[in-house]
Formats: sequence, structure tokens, C-alpha cells
Amino acid sequence: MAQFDSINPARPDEVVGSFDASTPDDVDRAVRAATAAQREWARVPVPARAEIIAEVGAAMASRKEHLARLVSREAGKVLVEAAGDVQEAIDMASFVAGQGRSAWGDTVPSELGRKLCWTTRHPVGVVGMITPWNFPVAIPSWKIFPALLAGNGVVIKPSEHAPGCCQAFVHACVEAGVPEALLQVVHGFAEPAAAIASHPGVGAVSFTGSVPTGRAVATAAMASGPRLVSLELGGKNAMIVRPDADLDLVVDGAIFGAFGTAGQRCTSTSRLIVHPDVAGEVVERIVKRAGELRAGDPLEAGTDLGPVITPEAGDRIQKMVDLAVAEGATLATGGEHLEPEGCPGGTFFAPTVLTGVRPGHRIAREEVFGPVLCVLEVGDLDDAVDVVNGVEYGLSAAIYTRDITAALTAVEGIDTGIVYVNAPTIGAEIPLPFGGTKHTGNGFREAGTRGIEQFSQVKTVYVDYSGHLQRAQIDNRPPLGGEAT
Ligand code: UN1
Repeated sequence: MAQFDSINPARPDEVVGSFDASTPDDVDRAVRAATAAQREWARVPVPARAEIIAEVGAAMASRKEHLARLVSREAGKVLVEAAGDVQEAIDMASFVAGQGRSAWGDTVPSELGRKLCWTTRHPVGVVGMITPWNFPVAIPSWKIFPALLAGNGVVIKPSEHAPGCCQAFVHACVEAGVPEALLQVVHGFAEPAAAIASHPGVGAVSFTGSVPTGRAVATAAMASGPRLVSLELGGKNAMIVRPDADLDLVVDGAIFGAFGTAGQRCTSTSRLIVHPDVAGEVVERIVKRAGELRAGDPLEAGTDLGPVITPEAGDRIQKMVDLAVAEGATLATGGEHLEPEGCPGGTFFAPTVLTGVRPGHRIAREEVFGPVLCVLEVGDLDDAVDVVNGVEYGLSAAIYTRDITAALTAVEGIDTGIVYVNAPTIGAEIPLPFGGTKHTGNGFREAGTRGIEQFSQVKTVYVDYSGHLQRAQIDNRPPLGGEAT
């Protein structure tokens, strides 16, 4: 069987783990095994499933430090952010466990006597999941916990850049009592992902990643029969800065939003839409702070900026920045690779600020997935909202202002799934829905109470105990011009 290595992007000569690349046959075996285990699991009462999920959270909390170090080594996230990634999964376990004893549907009074109406949720069978490397513990938790709570089996293929994190996650699940056969992991590249998406035994497919791959996954999934397909794709997230904003807050928010996780969140702040009255000061302060960020080994305390995930990612970012300059933007800082000490061969990209960016520039429209902030100067609030909305993506946006009317006008006008006021575009909390509009997704939301929807089907139940035929929409209405039939 072909093997591949997961490597530390900060020091590529360090192999974090070796994994077998799964074949379509492996995927088929995994789907069959999960299908068999799911029949048993679906008979486990929902609160009992929830108790196991709570145990998983506890197991992860007890080894948070170990998991965080693994996230840091595989994904290159600075340790404090890697710990945040693990914490997000722990929080998700507690939230989903609570859902196991919460409302599971609606009850509605019937229009007829002696009749009951309610909805319930039932599993789809086996859920196929394809997950990215940038939240290698949190994102699997958004998918695996609600899928299990709903009574499903799971086949998951994590990114080839962070297979060890997913393996550790699944290990914690099994140790806490999730039946081993129920939760199957396959590894590798496009081949097993395509096999999951097109497998007829998979009842729902859940994908987080890029737009082109998401489209391919959805097409493959629908080609072999209609099923639930949920897509969580990219972002081109913007922060509006009004002239009355607290500029200390703006600078802190822009630095964290744009350069946290080296700009490799789908929620990363990539456009600063700033009022001309404060643009000069804001840019100057952001540029100064960007230059002070310490790039280096993500495991070392005091490191602010980790690597980008691969040399190919570094090249792509460089090309996009070069193109922006060729299109007329000005490089205010960054725009080049860095070689921090102690990280030989790691691909580090300097925190980059581009000014003079116009809405039509490619850098203002396309996702960069790197530490690059473009600055667009816009005075009028409605125009700023139009610029926020003038891209294909619709994940996250922010407005910084002290003016409540401006804030709420922007909240109303912005067409994204998530809007922040006086906070950056990253840092969503798990009890609320996560997801976006337009090309960012296809309408499902992850986490929050609705996170279970992509992994379950609603069943509507009517129970008539009147002992005779009752005709809805007919028997409780006077006939119109004669006997209704
Ligand atoms: C992602 O980058 O795909 O809101 C997820 C945030 C995190 C999740 C990001 N809680 O920034």
C-alpha cells in the first residue's frame, strides 16, 4: 500500500507521521463497516449517545496540551491558536451533548380533534466527510459530533496535511466509547475523497475546503443519487472602518484577523475597507505592528506567526501579491518570504499590507489564504457595504464604529453568514451557526442548534386516535357550495 508522510511545515525535515494512502476499495470497506455498525448505533437512545460525546470532550480536555502540540506540529499553528482549535472541539462536545437532552423536533396542535402531530429526526445512515488541515480538530468536531448524535456512522478523510490530528481525534472518540467500526478514517489525497463523495452507500456528504474542490465533490455526490451535500467553502472577508471607530481596537482586530493563523482561516480578514479620514493613521499603525510580529517555530512561546502550509501555498501567495502590485496596488509592508531561525526549509510569508487596492483588482476578489491584507479606501457607508458585498463569497464581515446607526445599517446590508461589530472577522463561537452565503456554501450551517440538519432527515409524524377518517383541510371547514369531497 502506498504511504505518505505528514510533515511539520515549520521544519519540513521533521516527519510527524506516516500514513497509508487509502484506495477506493478501502473506502468501500469503510462504508460497509460503518453501515453495519450504524444499525446498532441508531438503536442507542439519543441521551446515551450524548453521554459518550460528553466523554469524548472530557478525554480531549485531559490531553489538550498533547493534542495542541500535535496541531501545532502538523498544521503550523502557533501553540496558543492550536490550543484554541482543540478547545473549540471540547466546547462542541459539550454543546452537542446538551443537544441530546434538548428539543429534537416540533410538536404542533392538529387542526383536527384527537390527532397528534410532531417532527423528529432520523439518521441518514453513513456520513462521508472531507475536512481541511487548518482546523484539524475543530472542524472534524463540528461534523463528527452532530453526525453521531443524529445516529449516523461516519467515514472521514482528513487533509493529507493533518492526518495525525484526525487520527488522534478518532482515537479519543473510540476510547470514550464510540464503537470503533462506526467511525472510520481513510487517508490520502483526491482519490479517496472522490470515492467517498460518489459512494452510493453514503447518505450525506459534508465538505469544507476550496470552491473548485467543493463543486467537484457536490457534482460527484449528486451524480450517484440525490443526497444531502453540505459545502463550507472560501471567504473574502472584509472589515469596514468608520471615521469614528476606536482605532486601537481596529488595529488589534486587523492584526489578529488578517495575520492570525498566518491568514489561513476561511474567516481571515483579507479586506480593510477604511474611511479616507483615518486610512493614513490606520495603515501606518497596522504596518508598524505587522513588522513587529515574530515569525518562527510555532511551538515556541512568543512566536506570533507560523508558516504557511506548503511551499506551493507560499508560491501562490507570492504570485497573488506580485499580481496586485502589477495591477496598481502598493506594497506597504511584507510581500516576501521569511527565513526565521530554527526553521530550516519552512515556508514563512511576511505579514503583508497592500494599499491603493481597487474593488476590481484580483487581490480584492479572490481568496488568498495567507497573511495578506488589502486596503481599500471608501468614504460612504452604503458604498462600503456594496464593496463588502461585491465579491462571490459571503462568509464573514465586520464593522468598526461607535455609531449604533452605522453599525446596524451595516449589519442589515451586509450579505454574509456572519457579521461582527467591533470585533474581527475570525473567532466564531460554536453555539451559533457557522457558514456563509453565495459561493461560500449551499445554505447549511455548521455548529449551533442547526448543525445537525446536514446529518439528519426530518420525519413528520401524524397520529390519529379518533377512530374514524378525518380529512385535513376539509373536515374543519364549511363546504363551499356543496359537500366537499
Ligand atoms: C475555518 O477557517 O474554516 O471563526 C474555520 C473562526 C473559527 C473557525 C474557522 N472559529 O475563525
